[in-house]
Amino acid sequence: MESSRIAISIGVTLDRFIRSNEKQYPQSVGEFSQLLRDIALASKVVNREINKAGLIDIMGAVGNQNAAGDEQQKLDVLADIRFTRALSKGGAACAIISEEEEGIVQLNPDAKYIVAIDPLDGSSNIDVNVSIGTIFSVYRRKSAVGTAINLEDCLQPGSAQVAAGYVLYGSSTMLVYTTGQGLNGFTYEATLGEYVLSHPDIHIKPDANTYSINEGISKSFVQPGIHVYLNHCKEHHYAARYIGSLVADIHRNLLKGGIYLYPATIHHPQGKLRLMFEANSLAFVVEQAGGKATDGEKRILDIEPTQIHEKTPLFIGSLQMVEALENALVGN
Ligand code: AHM
Ligand code: MG
Repeated sequence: MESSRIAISIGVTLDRFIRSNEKQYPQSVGEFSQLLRDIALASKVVNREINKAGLIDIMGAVGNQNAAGDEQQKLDVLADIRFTRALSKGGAACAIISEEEEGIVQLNPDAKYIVAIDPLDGSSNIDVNVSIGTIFSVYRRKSAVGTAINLEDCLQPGSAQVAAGYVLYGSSTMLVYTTGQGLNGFTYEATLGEYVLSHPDIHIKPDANTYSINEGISKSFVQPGIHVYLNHCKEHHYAARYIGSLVADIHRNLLKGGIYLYPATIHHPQGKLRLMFEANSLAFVVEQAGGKATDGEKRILDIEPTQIHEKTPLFIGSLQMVEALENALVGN
């Protein structure tokens, strides 16, 4: 079939890929495709701003003023503005919830998709020129089109995601996303201004030997099973690799195999990462690649959220590694 041939051709542009997939749904009115295009567009703008972060004064704290007397904005606040603006102008999103915003940002009431976004994750790495990322999820609203979005529309479990993905601003910029039919990665070709398909149908190795965790705070891990698993990693001479940028750590583990762990700690009894902005999206992505994501007791995608900014422990990556961790947690 022509469309599926286009969809798996390396080098096809994201735009063409989106269009060819849209053709498989004759009833589609293109709203979802527009939404993906808006996310991609905003990510290109953010990418440009990240690349010049060392040159102009946008790395400062919010509240400072630059030489021109303008309010300076931190890059994570700026990224939030870029994504909100693109989604607002595109008209395909009815609301956004963001790690940078307290509550729901209402957009086009006549649209049907809600976007949950961490506009710039790992922002402590910006100032030191280390990879950072954007993480996003798309949900279908439950309330009637034409009305304002309410909390119930936003607090859907990860299993209800229509699409999810991330943008990695690294040695190259990549957009990786799924609509529930496999996982594909697109690399940004800056001279063309286009994302092109570079990593079709990504699969994560079922087992590997890399673990990613902030082990420096291991004394504050509250579950004894975590220490059992970490000892197992060391006994088997696993490589410890921790960038401290979730997207970068997950991306590496997706391509090379591995497990990422952020357990509950004394200071963060529910873990540090946000269910709606980080865990759900990456759980959907990793499951689509054949991996697994759990909070230690439950599949991440099955958690019923009760708050927009809810946190969760996160153990995610290669299937057998996550299963070994689960066994350690229950004392097997
Ligand atoms: P952020 O959303 O404030 O940027 O925090 C999330 C980040 C993740 O990218 C990363 O994996 C984790 O926090 C690192 O936390 P820690 O410094 O505690 O290891
Ligand atoms: Mg974050």
